[in-house]
Amino acid sequence: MDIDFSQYPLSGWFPGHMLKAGKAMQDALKLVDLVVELIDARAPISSRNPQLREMLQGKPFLLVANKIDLAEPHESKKWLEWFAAHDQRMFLLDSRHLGNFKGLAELWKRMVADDRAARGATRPLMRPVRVMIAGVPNIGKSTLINHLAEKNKAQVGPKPGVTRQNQWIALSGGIELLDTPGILWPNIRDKRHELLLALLGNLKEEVVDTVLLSDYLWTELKKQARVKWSILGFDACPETPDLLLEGLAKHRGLLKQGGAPDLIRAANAFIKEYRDGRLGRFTFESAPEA
Ligand SMILES: Nc1nc2c(ncn2[C@@H]2O[C@H](COP(=O)(O)OP(=O)(O)OP(=O)(O)O)[C@@H](O)[C@H]2O)c(=O)[nH]1
Ligand SMILES: [Mg+2]
Repeated sequence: MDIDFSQYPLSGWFPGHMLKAGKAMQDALKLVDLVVELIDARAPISSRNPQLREMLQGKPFLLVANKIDLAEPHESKKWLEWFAAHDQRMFLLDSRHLGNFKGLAELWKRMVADDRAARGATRPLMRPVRVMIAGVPNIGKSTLINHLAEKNKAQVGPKPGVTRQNQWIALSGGIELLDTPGILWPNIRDKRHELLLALLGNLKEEVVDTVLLSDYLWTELKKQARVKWSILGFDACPETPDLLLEGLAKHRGLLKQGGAPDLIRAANAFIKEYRDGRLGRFTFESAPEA
């Protein structure tokens, strides 16, 4: 069964603060030595902001694929190789392992020093290295900054749109970070793209229909080999998304008054189990074969 997602209208979610944030980011670009874009390791293409790439104008740039604890490890390794083959540095981040962060800060300093040397600078930089942290909403920018600062200086939350304006945060060791509000680009034209970002948590929850999102998740997990369907009470992927929701509702006792399965609560439970990583680690966009 294939669902034609394109028949559903786009939410068009693009709150005013994001428009402002996009402009503020463009202004702030002049002040920084390096731009770091956090992308989602589960969807390295769809979670990248194409507009940011156009704004860079030769600034050193690093991709950080975050949330690798939720992505399929072998696929992440293939992405790392693919980006390396395309002259794009990428760093895989597992925010649960603190040792990882120190290497990242060292890499930033090295990239800025290399860039300065390439542009003929002979003296070392006499001020802290300034790094902009950009990326879609809810990808973990503020979480990363707090880990590096070893203090909760930036506000963090499990929903998109937590950081509302640019904020400088000084780290020890000669680095200043610019935390930016997550921005989406206003021209998402494909419903599947929007649903993927919604699934990853980059879109405000309320703008996408829960059952439609659950149908989309079913479509994606159907293609994956190692889904822990047993968590939801199944031996294998149910034949249709409706069977999934009905079965899950019964399995978990999510019933409406009168005993009918509560499909919305079942859809929410399915999405939450996925987001919490309990169904397994999946990558939704594979690196193209070399
Ligand atoms: N599983 C997992 N969750 C993460 C990771 N990094 C961050 N998170 C979670 O993602 C959520 C969003 O984190 P934030 O740091 O607020 O994201 P942000 O990019 O600053 O979001 P905005 O300010 O809304 O743009 C939080 O619930 C974090 O705990 C990660 O590597 N793995
Ligand atoms: Mg933030």
